[in-house]
Amino acid sequence: MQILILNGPNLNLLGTREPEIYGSTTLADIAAACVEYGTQIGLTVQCAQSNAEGALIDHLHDARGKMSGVIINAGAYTHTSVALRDAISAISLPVIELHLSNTHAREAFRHVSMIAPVCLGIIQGFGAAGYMLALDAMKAHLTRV
Ligand code: CA2
Repeated sequence: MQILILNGPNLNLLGTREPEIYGSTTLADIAAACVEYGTQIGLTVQCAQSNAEGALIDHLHDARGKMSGVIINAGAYTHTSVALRDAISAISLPVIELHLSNTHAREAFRHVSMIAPVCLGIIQGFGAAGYMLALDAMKAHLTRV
């Protein structure tokens, strides 16, 4: 079971700024922890990050036929991108939406997710630990009876 973890705009800055919102763990640390945890639970994890909407869509398209599922922190594109939503819808793979922060406890513009209706579920508000929770959720989904 191959899982793509896709991170969107500005998440390459994790651990360097705004630790009170996003924590002090770097994206590289999160990626390494996800690969390690994935191995423990029987998932092969690949990670990618881009600040560009089109590149994120290309990653989603490339996942077709190769990946069993996708975990996406689409960053601010979550709240704006019909194109990302269409890409998620088009690939017919289970996709879990993830956020480090609880977007509903923040500004009103973060309360709307364009991608939520086409995702399997959402994990948010648990910081970096959310990525491991999402891997557990994806494993449970892929191995459900
Ligand atoms: O909570 C999340 O994971 C978000 O997806 C993060 C996005 C934000 O636009 C979403 O509403 C919620 C922002 C990512 C910015 O990441 C930074 C990391 C360090 C320093 C500055 C920004």
